[in-house]
Amino acid sequence: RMAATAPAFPELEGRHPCFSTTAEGHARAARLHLPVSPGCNIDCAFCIRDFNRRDQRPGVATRLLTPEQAVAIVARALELCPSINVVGIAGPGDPLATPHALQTFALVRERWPELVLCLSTNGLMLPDRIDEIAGLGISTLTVTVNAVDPQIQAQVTPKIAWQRKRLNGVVAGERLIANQLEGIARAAAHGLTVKVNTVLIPTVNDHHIETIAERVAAAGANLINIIPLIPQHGFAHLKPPGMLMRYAARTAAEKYLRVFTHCQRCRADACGIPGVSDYAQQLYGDDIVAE
Ligand code: CLF
Ligand code: SF4
Repeated sequence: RMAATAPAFPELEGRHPCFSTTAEGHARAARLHLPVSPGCNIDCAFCIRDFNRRDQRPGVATRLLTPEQAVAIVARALELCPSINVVGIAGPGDPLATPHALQTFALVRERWPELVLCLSTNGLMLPDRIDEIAGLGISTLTVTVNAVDPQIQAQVTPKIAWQRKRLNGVVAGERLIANQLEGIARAAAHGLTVKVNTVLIPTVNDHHIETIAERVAAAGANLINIIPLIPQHGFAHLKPPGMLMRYAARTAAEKYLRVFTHCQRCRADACGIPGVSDYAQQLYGDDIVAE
């Protein structure tokens, strides 16, 4: 493998941990996650959302915050960790399934115009919300795309809620994929920097990674992050992908996109430099923001 190459996004290098592509860049940048989004509109087979202090994985937070409580948390976090440049919303559910995330971003933007705003979504509601997202000045976007083939997607996300109806199987997969690709294209057209997160799921999508990378790159994505499955829930019987499978997936994706390799599978309330520092304990001490 080649040694470190030039940063993919010079304006974010060392400023945004998940859009920094050099080792020095990752080690410098801190982010704060605001767990304001409780619900989800799709049903991924690997997802268990929970509130606890124990689990180190996405979908988990100490507690849910209202948008106003989130503003108080940002103020406290900036005192604890002045190197925070990025405020992200990534759960515990989908940030576009309920209005709280965009309301929170508007409040944060008003008080701290210098902070980078970062949104992570499954993409189902992205075509509906992208103009509002761009208008709020959200500059980095992550869309989780686990398949671009509806048959494979149907295994990962067997059902979705779309326009007050429940869609199942391949029909659900078709709708989700179409919205994700349209949302990525429109986000790119608005000038957002777009990362795709892909959960690497042995026997389900491990031979499909190159096709995903090709399609999302064509839609306008700038970066891909291949996240090893945490086997649980409907995929509890699977093994986590081994080193060889992870390497093969990364090599396949690299034909089309820069690959982000430092993902820490963050909690929805993480605070600090991913993998280096974590202020969540101090942030969510027992004297937490008044209700
Ligand atoms: Fe958070 Fe995600 Fe923004 Fe980063 S995390 S919303 S893009 S600020 Fe980063 Fe954590 Fe991996 Fe996510 S290391 S889980 S990729
Ligand atoms: Fe869980 Fe995210 Fe999938 Fe919703 S989109 S079910 S929160 S992994």
